Amino acid sequence: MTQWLGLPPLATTHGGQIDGLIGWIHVFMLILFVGWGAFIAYALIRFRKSRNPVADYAGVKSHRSTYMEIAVAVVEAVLLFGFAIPLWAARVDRRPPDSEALVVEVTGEQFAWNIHYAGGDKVFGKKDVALLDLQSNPLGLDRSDPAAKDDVTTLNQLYLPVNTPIVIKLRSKDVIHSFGVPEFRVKQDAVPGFTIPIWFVPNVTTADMRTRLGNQEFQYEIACAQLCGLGHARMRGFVTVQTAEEFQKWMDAQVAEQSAPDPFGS
Ligand SMILES: [Cu+2]
Repeated sequence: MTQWLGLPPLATTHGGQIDGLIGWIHVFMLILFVGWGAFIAYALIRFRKSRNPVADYAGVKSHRSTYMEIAVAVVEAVLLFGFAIPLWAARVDRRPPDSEALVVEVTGEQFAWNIHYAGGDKVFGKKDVALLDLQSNPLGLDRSDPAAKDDVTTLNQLYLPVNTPIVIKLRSKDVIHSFGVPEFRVKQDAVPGFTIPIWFVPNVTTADMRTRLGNQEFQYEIACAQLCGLGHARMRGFVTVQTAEEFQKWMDAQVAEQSAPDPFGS
């Protein structure tokens, strides 16, 4: 229904509602545009110089323009309270409990996305700033914590299983970033000091999207959507949506690799 907007292809279950809202906003804005355009054309003709050689300092006496202003305010209130706020409230309220979703911590930093999975035990390992090392341990994960044994961290690579509720716990290490994946119709600021949950259900795998678009290079991209510093433009992450089996295979391989003893013994 909203193809006429030329939006990126859709890859989550809730995205249709967002597109519907964007579509309606465009329709209302078109009505406003035509209305105001007609008004300015009317005013140009009605108050042309040949008909009004001398300015009238008394101005308008009727209250019609006041009523029209009120009508505009009412329409805008309906848009806000009738559409925008209920849609957003429903989105936020319906977040599945962590036990029924795949929970992933995503932490923005200048200029990368740190991805952290809890692994099979579904418990995130402890983190400690004292262990933080920008190269080898950008999240300060304490590998001696039993809960951290099966944790998986990646840089800029977010793997997700298709048709599964995903809860992203969004954090930032330094400044405000924004986690935006256009095909998911998801965009949320990451604010230092806060852990902000967002959730969605991806419903098109990367492979299916490549077939659909006829583009074998296609990747879902996490674009940082807040200007966060000099390297903002290269702050890109990639999302790979896989079938549940493929995802489990990837996860198992990562757990095996990352929980293996460090060959350098550090
Ligand atoms: Cu950023």
